[in-house]
Amino acid sequence: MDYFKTAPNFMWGVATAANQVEGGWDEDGKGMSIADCMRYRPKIDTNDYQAVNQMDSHEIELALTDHSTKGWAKRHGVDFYHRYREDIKLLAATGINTYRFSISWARIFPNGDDAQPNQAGLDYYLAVVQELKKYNITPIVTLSHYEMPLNLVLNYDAWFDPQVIGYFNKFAQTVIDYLHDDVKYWIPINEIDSIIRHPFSSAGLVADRFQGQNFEAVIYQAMHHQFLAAAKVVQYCHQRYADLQVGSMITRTMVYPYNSDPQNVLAATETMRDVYAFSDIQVRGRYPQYLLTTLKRKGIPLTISAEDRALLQQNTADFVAFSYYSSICTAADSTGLKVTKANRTAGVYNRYLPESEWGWQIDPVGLRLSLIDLYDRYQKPLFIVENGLGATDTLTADHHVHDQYRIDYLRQHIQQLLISMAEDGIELMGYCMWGPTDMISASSNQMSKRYGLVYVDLDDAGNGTYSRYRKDSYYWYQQLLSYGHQIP
Ligand code: BGP
Repeated sequence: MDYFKTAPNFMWGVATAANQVEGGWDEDGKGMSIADCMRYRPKIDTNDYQAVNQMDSHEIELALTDHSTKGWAKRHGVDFYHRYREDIKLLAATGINTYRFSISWARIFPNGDDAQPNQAGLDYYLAVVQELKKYNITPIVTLSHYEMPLNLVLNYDAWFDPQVIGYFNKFAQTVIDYLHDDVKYWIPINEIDSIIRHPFSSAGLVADRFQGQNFEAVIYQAMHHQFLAAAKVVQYCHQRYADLQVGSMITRTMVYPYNSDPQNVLAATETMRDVYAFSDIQVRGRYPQYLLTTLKRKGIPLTISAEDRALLQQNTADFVAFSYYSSICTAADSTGLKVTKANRTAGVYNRYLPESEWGWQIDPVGLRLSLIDLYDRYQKPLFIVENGLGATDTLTADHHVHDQYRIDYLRQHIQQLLISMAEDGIELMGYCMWGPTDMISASSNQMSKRYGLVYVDLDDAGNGTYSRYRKDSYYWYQQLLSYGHQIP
């Protein structure tokens, strides 16, 4: 099946986030960001995402005084900061034409509220973009992927403070002005819905700083500020540079009812709405009534001015980007049922699906269902900007990694997107697998949860040479792209 003849401009690529790959956390004027505080905890249950992603002021204080590279995994990343030429060259040889990466906000505005940007930071990202251009690779830039200068947490209360909208937009506009000649696709905020599930690591909200306040209400108000900031990015791009496109970006976890019991179907619908609310606001330009009703029922007062409403209404996203890794089931009453997690969303185990080592259930058809569902809902171009398998890989003595499990995962998911493009009448701009090289895991801060096509010699304690070795999946992806997109 050669479906790709119908999609000559399809974007095939890979995706990363600055804080998971770069390292160089204190180099060339970079300030400290929330990601630099996310501590690797070797003894923690890898499924205990709550604990990993929760942060209190004491932890932040610890982070500020502990400068060891072992203690705080994301500070050393996989050294993309120094090795970007080598990594891009390696990946270019697979035949990719797209590379999604994020900008470290604290590399551009070290404290978030600085009067002037850090020129070295801007130059670094320009160099990355130029390197991609050398290979005719189209960049897709995420402005905020689980990052924020730490100063905005300690002195402004992060996204809860409306001033931070202004600081973010100053950062966004500075970067857009600098890179717009070569970067046409922008994502203001990665997985914008994740503020609800992990408010610190995605949005810098530290619960103990809001004592005496309803923390849930704090999160929702901060969420609203993120929407305003993202809409301002759309406004800026559209007014200033007509050829730029800005996407909404959500965590798309497929949700099924545990069985046909209507109460479980209802539970699944409600869980889906929790995420749809985010793309609804960014794509349709208004708060859905179901979210407003829920907030009212919870007694959460949201401050939304008429001006805010107009901003959201007039500046909707051009495309709908999403990550897809896994699916879950929901049950109105999960007593006695096996629980599972899918990309930090808790649910009930689906007996029809296998699971990864980290308990994320593998569901390629769920990707097709997601494409159908999102396209039917919005009628906007879709973009799969993350999809991949986290696994423990073994490097053989002769430097090979036989990751057939990852090839199987990618093949099955790509098959489904090809079928969907051919048979479901959807519009799909591209597919970025996560990720080009191994990198520090977002949720567990582990190195040993590997996603890459290229193995990086580094362990959980920060030991290793950082050498890169192509895995079997690298050669498979290369074959896929060189075969005119038929599936090997
Ligand atoms: C997504 C994040 C990524 C990435 C991926 C895999 O939600 O946008 O940053 O890391 O999940 O998750 P993890 O690294 O926790 O396995």
